[in-house]
Amino acid sequence: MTAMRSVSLIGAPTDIGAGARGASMGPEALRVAGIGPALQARGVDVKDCGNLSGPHNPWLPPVDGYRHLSEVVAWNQAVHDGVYAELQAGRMPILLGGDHCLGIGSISAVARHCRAAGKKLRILWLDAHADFNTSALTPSGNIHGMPVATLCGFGAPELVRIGGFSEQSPAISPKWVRQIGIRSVDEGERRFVHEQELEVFDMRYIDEQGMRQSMELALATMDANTHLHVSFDVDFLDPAIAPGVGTTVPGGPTYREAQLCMEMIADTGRLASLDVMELNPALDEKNRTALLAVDLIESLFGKSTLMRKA
Ligand code: EXY
Ligand code: MN
Ligand code: MN
Ligand code: MN
Repeated sequence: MTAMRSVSLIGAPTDIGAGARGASMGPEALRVAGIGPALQARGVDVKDCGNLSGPHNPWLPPVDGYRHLSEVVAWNQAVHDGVYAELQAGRMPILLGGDHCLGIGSISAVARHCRAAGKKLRILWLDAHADFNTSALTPSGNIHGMPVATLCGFGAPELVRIGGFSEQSPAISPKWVRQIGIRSVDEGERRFVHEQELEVFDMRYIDEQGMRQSMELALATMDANTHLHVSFDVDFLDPAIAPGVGTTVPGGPTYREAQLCMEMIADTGRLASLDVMELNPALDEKNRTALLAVDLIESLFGKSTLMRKA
């Protein structure tokens, strides 16, 4: 590895975009599982920024296809500002979610940073879900099912515009995204994913071609000027090993497949920002899902199971 990396942990304790309560406790569960010391043991300089704050969850039904839109906007603006400040300070932000609607704030900050620095952006979206719904397509109104579409310019204007972006000039292009582990997509959402030509390595593909081939393709064509962002929804993992999420879907990556995924990302040396999302301690068993997430993050930072020279 190169120079010592500086990481900033940013907690976003809310479940404002989710369909189940409890992801608001995710940041503390990750700290209790030892995310800080685990990164320090990898030789990383760790600063814990503490938690952001925002409106409480009023737990109301959707209005015009969005649940809690004004609260989601407030939380994402706070996340954007927190993540952007750490990027400007030359540090690698790690967003501790919180539900996945907060990927809008996190990735809009990363996109703004890349645009200003003239860097290319590659986003790996590790998830059971495509998170590509719109208010017209969503079966639930839950905005954690919409962040990828919103970042691509298809969402509530107040969310699309976070970070100074617009419908005409959105934060990201679908071409920059690689989705891994997908196995639950709604019918209208599926059509929209195809229409926008998202590159998806779904579980059928991973079953047939393997995690190695999937990751080789997902990580291909990056160069020294590419900022790699990983948005890790913990429901990516098979529920047999990761029960502590609100939206489990059977048939996800095994422990070894997930480790290989993280190790191959680490091998690129390009990881520059990270989200760890949707961990729900209320549904976990003795914090085992948080402990697994920390174990995988160690691999993302270069801890290898291989007995090989550095
Ligand atoms: N596609 C479903 C919906 O939009 O309601 C479920 C979305 C779950 C999103 C999770 C967090 O990744
Ligand atoms: Mn998600
Ligand atoms: Mn998900
Ligand atoms: Mn590990």
